[in-house]
Amino acid sequence: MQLVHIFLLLQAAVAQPSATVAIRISQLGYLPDAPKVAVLCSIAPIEVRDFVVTDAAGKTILQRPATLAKPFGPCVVNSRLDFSSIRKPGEYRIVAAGATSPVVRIRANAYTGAADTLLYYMREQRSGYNPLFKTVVHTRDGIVVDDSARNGKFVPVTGGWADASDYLQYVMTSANATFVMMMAYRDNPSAFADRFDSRGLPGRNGTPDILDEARHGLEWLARMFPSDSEMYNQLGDDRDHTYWDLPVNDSADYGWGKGKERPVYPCTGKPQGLFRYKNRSNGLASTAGKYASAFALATSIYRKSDPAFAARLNKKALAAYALGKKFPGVCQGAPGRAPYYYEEDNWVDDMELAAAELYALTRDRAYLRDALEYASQEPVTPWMGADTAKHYQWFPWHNNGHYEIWRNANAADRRLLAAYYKKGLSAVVGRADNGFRIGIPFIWCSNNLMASFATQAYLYRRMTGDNEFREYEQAAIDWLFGANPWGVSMVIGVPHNGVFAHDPHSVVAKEMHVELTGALLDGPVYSSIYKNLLGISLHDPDEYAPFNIGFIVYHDDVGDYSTNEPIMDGTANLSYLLAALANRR
Ligand SMILES: [Ca+2]
Ligand SMILES: [Ca+2]
Repeated sequence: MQLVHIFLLLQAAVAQPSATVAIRISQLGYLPDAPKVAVLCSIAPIEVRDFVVTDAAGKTILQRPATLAKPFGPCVVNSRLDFSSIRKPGEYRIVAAGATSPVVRIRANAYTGAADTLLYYMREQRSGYNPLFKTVVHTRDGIVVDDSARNGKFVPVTGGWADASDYLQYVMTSANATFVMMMAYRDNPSAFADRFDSRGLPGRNGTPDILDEARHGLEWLARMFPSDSEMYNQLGDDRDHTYWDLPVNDSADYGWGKGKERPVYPCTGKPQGLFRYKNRSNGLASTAGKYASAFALATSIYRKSDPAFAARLNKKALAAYALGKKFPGVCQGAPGRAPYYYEEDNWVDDMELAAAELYALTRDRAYLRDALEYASQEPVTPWMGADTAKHYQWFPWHNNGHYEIWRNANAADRRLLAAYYKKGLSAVVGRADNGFRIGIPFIWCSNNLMASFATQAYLYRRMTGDNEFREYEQAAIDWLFGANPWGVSMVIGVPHNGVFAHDPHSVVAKEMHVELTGALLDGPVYSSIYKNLLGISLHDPDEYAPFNIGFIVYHDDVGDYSTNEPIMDGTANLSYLLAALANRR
C-alpha cells in the first residue's frame, strides 16, 4: 500500500505544472499531412510574439509568429502555434514565452493501434464472463419490474457491459456502442488486430477483437429483446450506487436481498420510476431504433460467417423497427432513488439510422424514404450550437444515420445529407474562436461531445472532400489527447508514456490497483455543474489547481464522478474515429 501511495505522489509531482505558462500538444502525435497546432495557455497576462520549433538535435527549424486567440477557461492568454508546415516525421520541441512543450511527435502511424487499445476498457467492463476477474459477474440478472403483465418474472439477461463505474446497463448506450464498433470495423477493418478470444482472454481466435466485443454486445441485446412483445431497456437502477464495491461482489439490494437479482425495465411508452422521480418516456422508438440498427448492421456482417446468428438478428431488426414505427417517442433511462437519469429526448435520429441500415440490407426503397423523412425532421443533433443540454438529452451524440444513408443515396440526397452535417458543424464552430478552437458545451460527458464533433467533421470531410472544418476536427482530436488546459490525455494509457488520469472515479481501478487502459473519461465540465452535484468532493489535493480557475474544471481524483469517471459508451464511440485515423497518412 505504501509503495502504491508513493507511486501516486510521484505521478502527481510529474503532472504538477511548474509555471504559469504551458504549451499543450497532442501526446499521440501528428500525422505528417494533417494540421499541426500546439496551444499556449498562460494563466497570467504575458505577451507572446512568436515561437520556435527545434528538432531532436536541438536545432531551430522553424520560427513563426503565434496567433493570439480569445481567452479560454483559465488561459487568459491563449495562442495557437501552427507548425503544419513541418511534415518530416521526427521528434520536436516547441518553445514560446519561456515555456517548452513536451516532445512533439510527427509520424505516419500516430494513431496505429489506438482503436484496439480502447477495447481493453470494454473487456474490463464486461458483465457475464469478465476477463479481468476471470469469472462470471452478475449471474442473477434479472427480474422484470414496472410491467404489470410480467412483474416478478425472471428473464435471463446476463451479459453486456457495465455503463461506467457503476454497474447499471442500458440498451440505449450499449446498442449504440455495439453499432459504432461494427461500423468502425466495416469501414476500417485493417485497423484492428486479433489478440484476444471471444471471452476477452489473451490469445487469438480468428476474429478481429473489435468483432469479439461487438458480438458480446449483440448477444446481450438479443437477450434484452427476447420476443416481439418484450423490449427491455435497462438492467439495474441507481440503487446500485448504495455500495462502492467490485462487480464480483456487488452488494446492491433491489428488494430481493444484497447481491441478488437486479431489476429489468421494459420500454412501456409511459413515464417510469419506481420511487419519487419519474422520467418522461412516451414511446418505444428511441430504443427500438437502436436495436434495429445494431441488428441490421450485424446481419450483413455475420451473414457469411454465422448465417444462423445473422438470420436471428435479421428477424429481430425487422421486429424492432416495426415497434418503433408503431410506438413513436422516447424510452428514457429509469431513475431509482436519485434525480439523475438518461433523459434522451430524440428518437427520429435512431429510427433514421435503423431505416438506413434496413435499406442497406434489403434495398427496399420504403426504408430509404423513411430514412430521408426522419433525417429531415432532425437534420442537426440539437446540442450542436447550444450552451447546455440535459443529461444525454440528444443521443447518440452525433447522428451516424446521415452518413449511413449517404453511402447508398443518389447525388441530390447526398448533397442534402452533407448539408445537414455542415449546419451542425458550423453551429459548433461559431462558438470556437478560442485558442483551443473548441465550441462544444461543457455539460456532463463533454468528451463524448468532443469525440462526436470530430467524428461528424471527419464523416463530412469524407463525404464531400471539403476541408472547411479540418482545423476544428483536428483540434477536437488533439484536445482528447492532451491539447487542453490541463495537458491531460482523456483516454487512460493513451499514449502509454503520456500524462493521463491515475486516479479515475472507479472502484475497480482503486481497489484492484489496475490501470483502466483505453477508458475515455467524462471530461471537463462547467464549474457551475461541478459545484452543484450531490456528494462530490476531492479526496486529494488537486494537482491541476492552477488550471481549474476558469469556467470549466477537470480533476484527476477518484472523488470527482463528474469529470474523471470512465464511460463505456464514449469509449466505444471513439473507436470509429481512431480506426479511421489509423488508416490515413
Ligand atoms: Ca479475437
Ligand atoms: Ca436519439
